[in-house]
Parts: sequence; C-alpha cells; structure tokens
Amino acid sequence: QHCILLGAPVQEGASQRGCAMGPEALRTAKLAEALMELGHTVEDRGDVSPRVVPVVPHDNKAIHNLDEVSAWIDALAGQAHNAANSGTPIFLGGDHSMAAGTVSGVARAAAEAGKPLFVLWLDAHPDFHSLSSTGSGNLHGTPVAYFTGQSGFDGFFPTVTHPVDPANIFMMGLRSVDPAENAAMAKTDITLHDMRAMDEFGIVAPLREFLARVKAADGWLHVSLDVDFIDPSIAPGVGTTVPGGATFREAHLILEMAQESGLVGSMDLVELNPFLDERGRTAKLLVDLTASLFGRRIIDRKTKSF
Ligand code: DIR
Ligand code: MN
Ligand code: MN
Ligand code: MN
Repeated sequence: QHCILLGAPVQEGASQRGCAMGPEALRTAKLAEALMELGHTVEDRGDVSPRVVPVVPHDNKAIHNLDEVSAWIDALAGQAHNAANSGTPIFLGGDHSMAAGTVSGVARAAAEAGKPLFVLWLDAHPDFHSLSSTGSGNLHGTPVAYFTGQSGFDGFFPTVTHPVDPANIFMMGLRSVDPAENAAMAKTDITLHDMRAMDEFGIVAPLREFLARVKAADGWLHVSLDVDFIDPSIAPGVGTTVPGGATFREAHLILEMAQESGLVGSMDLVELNPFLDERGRTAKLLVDLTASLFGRRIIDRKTKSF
C-alpha cells in the first residue's frame, strides 16, 4: 500500500496540553520505517496547520477553544479527502477532536469511490457528545456525534457533507460513557462492544461479524485508535487514562484481524501525549500496533482469522 502520513498536532480539544507533540513522537518512534519494512511505500506530508477564523460563541459556556478546533476540523477534512484519494492515510494526532475532520474527509473520498464508510472506533470513550451536552467542554468528546450528522453542530463546526451511517460504526473498549452519551447513542444503530462485552464474549466473533458486514457492503474501513483504549499499565502516555482497558494482545489481535480483512483504507492514531509518556513507551506501542494493522505477523500464517 501507499501510506500517507499526515500530522495533526491539535491539542485544543483535550483538557491538558501535550498532544501537539504526538506526531513528532510517532515519527521518532519510527512509524515510517516500520511501514517500509512491511513493504509499503510511505509519503510523509508533514503537519497540517489550520487558519483560525472566529466562529460564533456557543451557549454552552463549558466549551473551550471552539474557534481553534473548528479550524482544525476544516483543514483536516480537506487534507484527509485529498490523502484518501491518493493512498492510505494514517493521521497522526493530536487529540481525538481531529477525527471530526479526518473521518468526514475520508467519508467524502469513500463516497466518491462508491464505497460506504465503516468505522472501527477503539476507545475508552464513545466521544458522542453534542456541543450542548458536553459537560467538560473538551471537544475531543464530540467527533462521533459530529461525523454521524447529529444535530447542533451547524454554524459551529464545518457542515458535514457525507455523514457516516451510525449502523456502520463498531466501538470496542468503552468503559467511560457519560449519561448524555448513553442516551444519545441508544437512539442510534451504533454497535457498542464495551469492556463488559469484551470480557463476556471476547473479541473474535463480534469483530468477524462486523468485518463481514464491511466486506458484504464493499465498504471502506477506517480505524480510529485512541491511546486510552489500551490499559494504562502499558500505555501511560495519554491524558485520559481509564483502568481496565484492552490488553496488549487484545489490541494486536483486533488490528491483525482488521488487516486480514483487506478492507482498511485509513487510520487515526490519537491522544498520544508524549509529555506524560515514559521514555517513548506508548509511542512505540502505537507504532507496533500500526505495524499489526499493516501486516506484521509473529509467524507467516497460511490461514487467516478472517
Ligand atoms: C468525557 C471524557 N466523556 C468528556 N471524554 C474523553 O470530557 O466528554 N474522550 N476523554 O476522549
Ligand atoms: Mn477518544
Ligand atoms: Mn478516549
Ligand atoms: Mn479523548
């Protein structure tokens, strides 16, 4: 594949600073080298830099950095559309508010290619707040509501041209869901495989079922990986740790299976905060997980799990 790296050093959507250093940490951890070792070509397009234009203030006074995040979404949507037209983009975050831009840009490119977009959302959080429901005001808690076309974003974030069908979203790893998010998601067809479900039913069967749906629809699969999906004991470099996350092997297995489906068209690596990391440990883990999504295996397998 032709992998296109695009840095999105946005941190204005998170509660603490540091995610702006994420793209550089991923480069330092040798992301491009790992992909090339797997036989892919890599084009690093550098970092996106948005032009901030003030938007009208929102009634919800908890929201902060609305102007900046809106500008990031606008810039990223254009660059993501562009990159998705010419290869397999890997977006280097940056806090998760960037997914509002990357996923909506990729959705547009996928639609133009005649493919419905499917999203594998790996996160402790569903990030399904509207601008009115967010209590923290941290805009990294809103991208999924935005790119699925939920109401209340008009005039604040750029208009969504190709909303993602909630039925095409599969979330894994959830363990911190706010009541307003729970209520809003209950009205949608998003598939929620939370940590309880992972404990109870495992990963393989539900993920196979989702990947089979993507394949049947001839879809484009986007993987959005939030560092806090993984257990903080092995991934400390993130501002929003939640105990009880995915293990090292669970995370690798999910990405290996996604790769074997042959359906992956794009990826986000988000919420890495190098300021909180332990000597690059989390950055290196993300590079290894990305390698699993792009074909690295322990031994060459003759049979595929999907
Ligand atoms: C919480 C935490 N639901 C909020 N969200 C986070 O602030 O809206 N998302 N950390 O990634
Ligand atoms: Mn997130
Ligand atoms: Mn999260
Ligand atoms: Mn987050």
